[in-house]
Amino acid sequence: MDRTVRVLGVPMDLGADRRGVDMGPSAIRYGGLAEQLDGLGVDCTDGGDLAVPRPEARDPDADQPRGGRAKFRRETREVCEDVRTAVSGTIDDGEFPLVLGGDHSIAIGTVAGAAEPDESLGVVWFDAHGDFNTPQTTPSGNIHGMSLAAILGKGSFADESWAHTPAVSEENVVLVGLRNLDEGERRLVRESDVTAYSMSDVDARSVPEVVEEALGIAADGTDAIHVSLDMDWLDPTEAPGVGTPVRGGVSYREAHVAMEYVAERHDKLRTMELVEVNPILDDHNQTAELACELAASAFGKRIL
Ligand code: Z70
Ligand code: MN
Ligand code: MN
Ligand code: MN
Repeated sequence: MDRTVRVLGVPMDLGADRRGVDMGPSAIRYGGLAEQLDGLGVDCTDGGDLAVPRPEARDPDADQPRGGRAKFRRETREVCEDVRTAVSGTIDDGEFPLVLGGDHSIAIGTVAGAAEPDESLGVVWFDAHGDFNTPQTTPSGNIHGMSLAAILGKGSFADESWAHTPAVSEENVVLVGLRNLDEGERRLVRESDVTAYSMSDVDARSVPEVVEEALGIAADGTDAIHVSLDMDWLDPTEAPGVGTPVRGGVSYREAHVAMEYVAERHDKLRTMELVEVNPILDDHNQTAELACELAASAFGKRIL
């Protein structure tokens, strides 16, 4: 990585049911992110944390879309607009934004900040979940389960310019590692033009093969790519400190190999985010430490 990495913390927990994910940025810093990047010879600055309102002080249902539910919609929009400003400002300054969550709803802001209006952006979304619910299909009302659908303007997100990012087209969006979809979002994924690799696909092929293909699809004809890494992509034996652990995820080595492939695309990589680390549910900060290691692999760390 030849650019300076600027770390942007977003202690966001309005998009998920379980508290604790707001402490993710602190846990990842404590887990040695700056040391990992320093050890790689990557310059790293810390942009601090953005302000996020506390859920106790707000009414989740104050501002709801017609015919659907999206809890803390107003607050999520405000936070994502701040994320967008911080990310686009970092890019304008010639630095690389590494966004630390927080729950996955912040991706709406990261992607908006990464997307230049007259350019196209590919997205690779490493996740156990599809995050493809709309306010109309969601069983929970939690926006972290809707963020990719929001970016693509699905359902009533089509009318929400803070969420829908036209620079991202479905043909250049790839989901990797799916193993938990709600019925409504499953239908939306299947009807869409995104490419979705389930864990069954990963099993039948391999992580290197699937990830290389995924990055190729995201990069095909686009100006830049964004990598979104939900730590629940990994198996819970490796990453227990996440809000929604799902058995059957990728192993420690597979995750590293995937990030090594990301590093191979570094000329096209514009933004990256690490989300859903929940230190309350973690075992001695191992999930946060793993997130730091994976960031190092994504920025070029090699064994030999
Ligand atoms: C479920 C929902 C979820 C995490 C997304 C949830 C999902 N599909 N969990 N990201 N960590 O509520 O929409
Ligand atoms: Mn997610
Ligand atoms: Mn997830
Ligand atoms: Mn669109």
